[in-house]
Amino acid sequence: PTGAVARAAADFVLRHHAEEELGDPAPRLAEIDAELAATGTYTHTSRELVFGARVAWRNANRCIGRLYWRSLRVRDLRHLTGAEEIAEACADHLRQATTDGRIRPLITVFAPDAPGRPGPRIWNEQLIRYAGYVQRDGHVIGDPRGVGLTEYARALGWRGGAGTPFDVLPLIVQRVPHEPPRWFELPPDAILEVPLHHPEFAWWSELGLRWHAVPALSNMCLEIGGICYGATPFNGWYMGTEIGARNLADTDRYNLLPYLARRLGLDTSTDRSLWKDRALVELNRSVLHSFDQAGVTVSDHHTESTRFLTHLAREESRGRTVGADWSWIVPPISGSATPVFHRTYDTVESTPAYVHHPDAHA
Ligand code: HEM
Ligand code: NRG
Repeated sequence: PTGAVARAAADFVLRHHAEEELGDPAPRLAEIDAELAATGTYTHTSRELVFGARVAWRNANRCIGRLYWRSLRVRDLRHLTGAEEIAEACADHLRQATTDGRIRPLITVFAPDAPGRPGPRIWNEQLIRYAGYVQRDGHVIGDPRGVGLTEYARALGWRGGAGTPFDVLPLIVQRVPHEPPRWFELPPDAILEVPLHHPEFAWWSELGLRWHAVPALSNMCLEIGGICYGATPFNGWYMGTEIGARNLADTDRYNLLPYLARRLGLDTSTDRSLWKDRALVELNRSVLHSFDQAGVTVSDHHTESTRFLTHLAREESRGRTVGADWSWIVPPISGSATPVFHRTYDTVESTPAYVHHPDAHA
């Protein structure tokens, strides 16, 4: 076979054999060629899958958290086919990743796409996300980013959701493209959340703010050697700014800065009082303080920036170039106070990789 898959497969197998010093790749290449000729696709060994998932993380140019790429645990669930089995395995993923707050980087891999036979998809962008309910006046209760999925879930018959700003959405799993997707409520014991407090202001606890402990992206494809795994949730832990400077702060998300600034007694009549900046700092302190108090792993942007530069130096000493996207690596607050701001990066993209494909429901 001489197609794109064969070329990508050969490229991957050569890299795998070289990096892990596995000796002559010729027998494995011949095996893959034979399977490709017979079936149009081929099957990764467990070892190839683990290597591919880890290197795809190493190749994630937008990710600041790559220092620990070798520690990624991989659950090989390629044999699961039913939507219900997949939903249950996602709940198990969360339990195994959360472990009461000591969060472990983990990926679960479901069946890949095959020619003419696409594999399963998870419609949620993350395993845990909050619903967004549009009010008659256009105001959104919950996460505006969750509005689309909330409407899909309701169209599929989901009646859950107490209507709070933090209702966890059901999982929406599609086994194959020609079957309608099904929704599954996540069991409460699979969801760890952290209520937000503030290290100084007692009133902060009454605001009812919270966030989920584990960020588990579930709508990216893992591409290894020409094979696409379309359902493969993965997680590490949060960097506090993702929650405190984006999810709860962005004007098209929870948009909490004007409210918090007023509660903090800041002058919101002029941008020049820097009320947004001051509210951002308090919100980010609250996130780090609350996760710490709850015993849930979270990193701050200063520590994670230093780790990332360690990662760069370590990879370069091994003769590997690290691609990185400055606009994603630099934290959304206090950029210039972190060392990752003060340099540029190679933008090369490599595979294996996690890639965004069009949404299953687009
Ligand atoms: C993006 C941190 C683990 C793959 C990001 C971003 C941050 C981050 C801050 C930018 C997110 C944004 O601006 O929305 C971390 C930390 C981790 C971690 C602190 C702790 C271990 C992982 C793991 C994987 C991964 C385990 C995959 C196995 C990615 C990918 C993106 C990303 C693919 C880009 C997402 C996109 O395009 O939307 N990470 N990460 N990260 N990370 Fe990590
Ligand atoms: N900003 C998103 C999550 C994106 C990925 N971040 C991670 N990934 N930390 C949010 O939910 O805020 N990870 O695998 O740990």
